[in-house]
Amino acid sequence: MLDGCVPWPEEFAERYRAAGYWKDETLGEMLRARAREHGDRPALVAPRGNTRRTARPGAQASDLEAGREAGGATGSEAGWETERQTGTETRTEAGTKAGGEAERETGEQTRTETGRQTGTETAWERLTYAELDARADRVAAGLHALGIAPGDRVVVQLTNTTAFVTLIFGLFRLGALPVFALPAHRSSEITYFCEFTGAIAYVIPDEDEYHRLAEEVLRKTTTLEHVLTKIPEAEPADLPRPDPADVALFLLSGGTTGVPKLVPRTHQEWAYSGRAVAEACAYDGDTVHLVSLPLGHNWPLTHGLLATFHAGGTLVLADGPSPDETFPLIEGEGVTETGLVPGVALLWMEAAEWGEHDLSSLRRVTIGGSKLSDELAKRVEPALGCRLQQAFGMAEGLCGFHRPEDPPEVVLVSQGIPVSPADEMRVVDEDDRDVPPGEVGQLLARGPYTVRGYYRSPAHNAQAFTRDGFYRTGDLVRLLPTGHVVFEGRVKDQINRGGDKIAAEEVENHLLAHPNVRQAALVGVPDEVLGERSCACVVPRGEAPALPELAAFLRGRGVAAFKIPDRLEIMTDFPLTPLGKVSKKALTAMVT
Ligand code: J2J
Repeated sequence: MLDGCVPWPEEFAERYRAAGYWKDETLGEMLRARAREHGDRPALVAPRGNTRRTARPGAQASDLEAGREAGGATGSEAGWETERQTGTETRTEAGTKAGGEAERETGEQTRTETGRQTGTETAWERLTYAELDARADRVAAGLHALGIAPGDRVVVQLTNTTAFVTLIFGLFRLGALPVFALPAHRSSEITYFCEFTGAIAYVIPDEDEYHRLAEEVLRKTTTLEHVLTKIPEAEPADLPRPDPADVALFLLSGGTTGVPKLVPRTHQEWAYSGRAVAEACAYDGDTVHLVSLPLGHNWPLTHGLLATFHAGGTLVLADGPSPDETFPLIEGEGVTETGLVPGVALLWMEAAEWGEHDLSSLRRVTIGGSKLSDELAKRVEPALGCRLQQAFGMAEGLCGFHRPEDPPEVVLVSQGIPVSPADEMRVVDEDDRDVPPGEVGQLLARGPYTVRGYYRSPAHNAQAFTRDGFYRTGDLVRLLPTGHVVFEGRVKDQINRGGDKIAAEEVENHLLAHPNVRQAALVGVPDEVLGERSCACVVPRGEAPALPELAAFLRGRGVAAFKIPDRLEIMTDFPLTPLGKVSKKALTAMVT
């Protein structure tokens, strides 16, 4: 296994292989198998290319960039250098040394159409399984021709487009490892991902904002050799087969620490998580799953992409979850399944009242990522005219969904039940002792798709995992007699802002860098739509800063917008625990 990762003990690996959970199959081979079984079925419907909406004029000609190449300047490096000096346009023409080797996309295999359904000028692309499979081979060869090798890390920060999907399957085929960033991340996060993983390439949307971001990241990092805005393609080449037991990708953990943690996932266990979700949700070839949340999260990747492809269904990608964007797509594409965070579900329920779009193809919506209140849960089925299922999960592994046969009284009050019979859960007290059945405690998880450690984090792993390999989720739960999990809160220092996870310590560190901040603590306050919002509690040094100033300060430090505090409370001191630590519990009570 990749250096810096914690393998499963052999006895567990053996058990998971023997039970058939771990197959001798890479993620690239999973797609190949589907293409062989039913090549002409629709696999993917998504905005084409690599821009959010309409391709900007000239975008085709400027689509491939190699930022730096180790050991010597290329034409495109000069481009970056020049641009960095002048601070003007950062794009360079394709056809650089590296780019010249990669063939350009021909577009022959696909049909495009103007986004009639959405009323924007988004160009949509449809790929069958055979087309997607062939494209992934071409992308793997194109990446290889650029000099990206098996084991190399590639930070992927793309919006929900066909480019996203073809890129990651190209990477899986090549055995290069995507590091999944989110479109909202900015230089602070991206620089860290690049440095920490030693990434040699960074893939961005072909948009000015991301060109500027890439320029900043290039200035701060040492390992990046390529910044790509176009997914390179070349004639398929014979490439060595990646080891299915080795790491295939890195997911970002919701996190509780000062710097984000990365979760290494292997081909075989991550593929299994998608297969197990497909089985739990009874997906089949008629499934049309819409992903409108950012695809780089574990949830849409497993429940959307992997489960749908495993079942031979159709994956539809939208650029965002707003009803304006998604309702016409549901109607136009006959979407049957989708996953939503509670805040978006509320928005959809309100918009559905207008009755402007036919949503009758929807069979079920799945709500998860943050706690769905029992009250809202009751309103979902009548408002959206389809079944409700809840889901919980984590980038580290364990996930649970309801089953089609679960009765409404269970679906309304619990968040799901683990997808694998081999998932192990313990609910424990502060001393790691099992609590009596039905009582609240911290959830510990172990199983065939729950990792045994974060990437290159031995010290943190010693706390985040028990000695016998259970992951400490930081979630407070209780189990129903049926085994369903009910989320009751958390012990981790994290804020769940409408499904976006914020590690309090990370934001506090940024706040503390401000000259007028002596002490900082970030806490969550209840919010009707998002579930929680963030509130920065600050003890000032000298004149107290105002929220807009602090927000601008954090933006200036390259912090993703969702992490910027929603509220600011200025205090003279912080309440302490008996041990003399800042009491977040007391602070939360003070500001709520
Ligand atoms: C309360 N809290 C929840 C829920 C996740 C499926 C679904 C979600 C994720 C995900 C995922 C919750 N109610 N229904 O990866 O495969 C909180 C918990 C958890 C954390 C993990 C999947 N569903 N949560 O949200 O890595 O606190 O994964 O530990 O983003 O989200 O966040 P993340």
